[in-house]
Amino acid sequence: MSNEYADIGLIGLAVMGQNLVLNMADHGYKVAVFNRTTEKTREFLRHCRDHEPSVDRVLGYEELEEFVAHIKRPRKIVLLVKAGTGTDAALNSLLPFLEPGDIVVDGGNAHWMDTRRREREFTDKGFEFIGSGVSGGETGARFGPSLMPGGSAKAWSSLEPIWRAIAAKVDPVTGQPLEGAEPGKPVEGGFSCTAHIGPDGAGHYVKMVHNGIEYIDMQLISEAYWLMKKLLGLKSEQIGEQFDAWNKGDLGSYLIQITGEILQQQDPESDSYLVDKILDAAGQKGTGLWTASSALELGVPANAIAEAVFARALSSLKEERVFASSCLSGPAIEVQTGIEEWGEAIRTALYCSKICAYAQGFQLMKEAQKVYGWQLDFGTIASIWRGGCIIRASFLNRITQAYQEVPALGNLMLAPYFRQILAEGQTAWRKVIALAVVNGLPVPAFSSALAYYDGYRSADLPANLIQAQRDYFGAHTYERTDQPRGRFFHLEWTAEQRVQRVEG
Ligand code: 2AM
Repeated sequence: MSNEYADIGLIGLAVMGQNLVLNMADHGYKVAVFNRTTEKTREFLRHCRDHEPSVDRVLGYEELEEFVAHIKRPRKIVLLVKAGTGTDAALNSLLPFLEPGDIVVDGGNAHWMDTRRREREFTDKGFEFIGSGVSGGETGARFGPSLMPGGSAKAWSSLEPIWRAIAAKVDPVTGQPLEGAEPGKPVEGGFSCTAHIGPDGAGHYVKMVHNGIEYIDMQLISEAYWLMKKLLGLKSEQIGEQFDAWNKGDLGSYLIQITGEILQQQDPESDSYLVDKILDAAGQKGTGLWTASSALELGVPANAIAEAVFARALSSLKEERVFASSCLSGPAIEVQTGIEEWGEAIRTALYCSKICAYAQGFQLMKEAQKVYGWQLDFGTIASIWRGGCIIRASFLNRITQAYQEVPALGNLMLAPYFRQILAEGQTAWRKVIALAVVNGLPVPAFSSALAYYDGYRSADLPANLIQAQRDYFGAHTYERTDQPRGRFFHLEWTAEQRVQRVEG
C-alpha cells in the first residue's frame, strides 16, 4: 500500500461503517479502513472503485498495524463494530499499535457504563476515548446522522471538524432538515446536528434516551393508527392519508411521514395493504430496555417510555394472545361516526402524549447528569435531534426554544407553549382514552402518558396511605403535612405493637 496518510481511520465495515466512511470521504477526508474479515474490506474497495466518486479518499488495509500506521497523528480511529464483546475485542487488538494522544471513537450502540469504563481505561494509558452516539440508521450514516459524542473536551476539539462536516444539517431557525444541491451531494452551511454532550458516557447515555423516546414515539403512533382502524373503521390507505395531513402540522416528523407511506403501501404478494399482512409481534434490540431500566434505577417516572418497551413485549406473545382472545371476554367494539371530529381528537391525544413522553426523557437525562457528574445542555440536545435521527421532528425546534428560553426548566410540560397545548388538548385526549377503554382497545402509551400528566399536576396523591402502610408493617416512619419536611414520625399502630415495644 502507498505511503499516503489518512485523516481518520474506521474499523468495522458493516453497512453503518461503510456509509460513515463514504460520508467522510464525500466531505473531502481521507479515510483508512479495516475490517476483521478481510474479504469485506476487499468487497468494499471494489464497490468504491465501481460506484463511488470519492474512491481515491478510501484507503483499505488488511493488517491492523499497517492500517494504524497510515493515519495522521494524533490518530483518530472510529470503531463501528458489534457493541459489547465485539467492541472490547476490537479495542484490545488495537491497543498495542496506539501512541499517546491517539483518539479512539466508539460509534456503536454501547451501554454508557461500558463507555465510562473504556474511557477510564484508555485515559489511564494516555489515549483519548470518545463514545459517540450515531443516529439515523444506514441513510443517516451515509448522508448525515445526528452525532452525540461524549469524551474529553480536548479529544472533541480534534474530532469536531469531521463530526460537524458529516452530521445532518438543518436550518438554524426553523430546524427543518436541509438537503444537498443534488441527492447525495453534501449539504453546505446550516446548523450541524452534533455537539459535545459531556464527558465519558454522556454521549452514549443521550443516544440511549433518544432510542427510548423513539420506542414511545413509535408506540404512540401505532396506538393512533389502531384507534383509527378499529374505532373509526378506516382502511389502511385512509389512515395513511390522515398521517400525511398530520405531517404538515405540529406533528410533522420523520416517523409520521414514513407511517403515512407505510400505510399506503400495497402488498406486492396480494391485493391487501402490506401492513395488514405483517405479523403483529414487535422485536427489540435493547436500548429501550436500557432507558427504562435506567429510569427505574434512578427513580425517574418515565412510565410511558417503559410502557412502550412492555407493549412490544406483550405484542411478542402472539400465540398466547391468540389463545386468550378465545377465552378472555371484552366488550364488542362500537365503530364511531364523526370521523373528522374523532380523527382530530386522536391527533390531539397523540400530540399531548408525545409531549409527556419527551418530558420524561428529558427528566431522565436531568437526573442522570446529577448521578454521573455531567452538565447536559438540553437545548443543544434537542437541537441536534432536529436532523439526521429517527425522532427528527419540527416539535424538537419547540423543545430547543423552550430550553433556550429557560435552561433550568423544571419540566418540559411547564414551558408556556407545551402547557398551552396540554391545556387545550386534555379534554380530547381524555375522551379518546375513555372511548378506547370502553371499547376494550389497549392504549397503554396514551393512557400512561396521561397518568403522568395527571400525577405530575396533582398537589396531593394517595401516597400518604402508602407511607402509613409502610409504617404499620415495617416501622418505616412518615413525614407529616403539618410539620417541616425531614422530620420523621412513627406510630405503634396496634395494641400488639405497643406491647412488643414495651417488652422490647
Ligand atoms: P466481521 O466482518 O469480521 O464480522 C458488525 O458486526 C461489524 O463488527 C463487522 O464489521 C464485524 O466484523 C465487526 N466485529 C464483530 N465482532 C468483532 C470482533 N470481535 N472484533 C473485531 N470486529 C468485530
